[in-house]
Amino acid sequence: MPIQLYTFDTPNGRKISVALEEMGLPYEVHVVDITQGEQTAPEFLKISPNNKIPAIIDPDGPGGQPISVFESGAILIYLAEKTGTFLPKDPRARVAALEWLMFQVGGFGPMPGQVHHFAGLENEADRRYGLERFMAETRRLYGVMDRRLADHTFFAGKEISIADFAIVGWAWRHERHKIDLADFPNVQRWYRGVMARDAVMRGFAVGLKRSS
Ligand SMILES: N[C@@H](CCC(=O)N[C@@H](CS)C(=O)NCC(=O)O)C(=O)O
Repeated sequence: MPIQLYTFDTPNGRKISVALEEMGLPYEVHVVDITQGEQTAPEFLKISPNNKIPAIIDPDGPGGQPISVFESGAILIYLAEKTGTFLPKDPRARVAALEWLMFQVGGFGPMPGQVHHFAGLENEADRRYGLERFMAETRRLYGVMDRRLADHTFFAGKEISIADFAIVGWAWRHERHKIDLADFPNVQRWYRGVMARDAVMRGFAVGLKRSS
């Protein structure tokens, strides 16, 4: 039975549709419209107690029994281990993949997410401090990624991994957090290469919004 993906059209949501496409796993999308408060529905909280997308239910989990998983990093690791793909076997490359995955979940997500928030505020005084602080931090993170990618093809090394799927979900929104990728040529080279992959394109194209 296909994996059930609970998600929405956001960077964190796109990471998982990209990973499922790359891994060739069949899945069905359940749109959770976070603009309408659907993430706080009691049924959804049973699988995602922190009321956030994405979450999955794998009907064919460990021991052939269903399992639900929330938090995108945990979902990516679960799917990589289930399929034996996109999490390197070599211990050093595996550590690197996990490092950059955690870098994304802990920083390159929360920080640009704050830029998105403050950029949307009407009141100029409220906007200014938040934008200054979080745009500076977001730019710093792009610099960290640019230095990593100066001598690595992908974040974990030579092969693409779940770290790239996590990071591309947020890099996809670079314009919204006011980053010109031309300022970060190694990130730009990586971004163009990842976004040109067939499976990644499918992951970004799959409908994650309800047509109304
Ligand atoms: N650490 C979480 C973050 C997930 C997250 O922030 N999801 C947002 C959408 S991108 C959400 O569901 N927000 C709804 C809410 O907070 O009520 C993860 O990586 O899965």
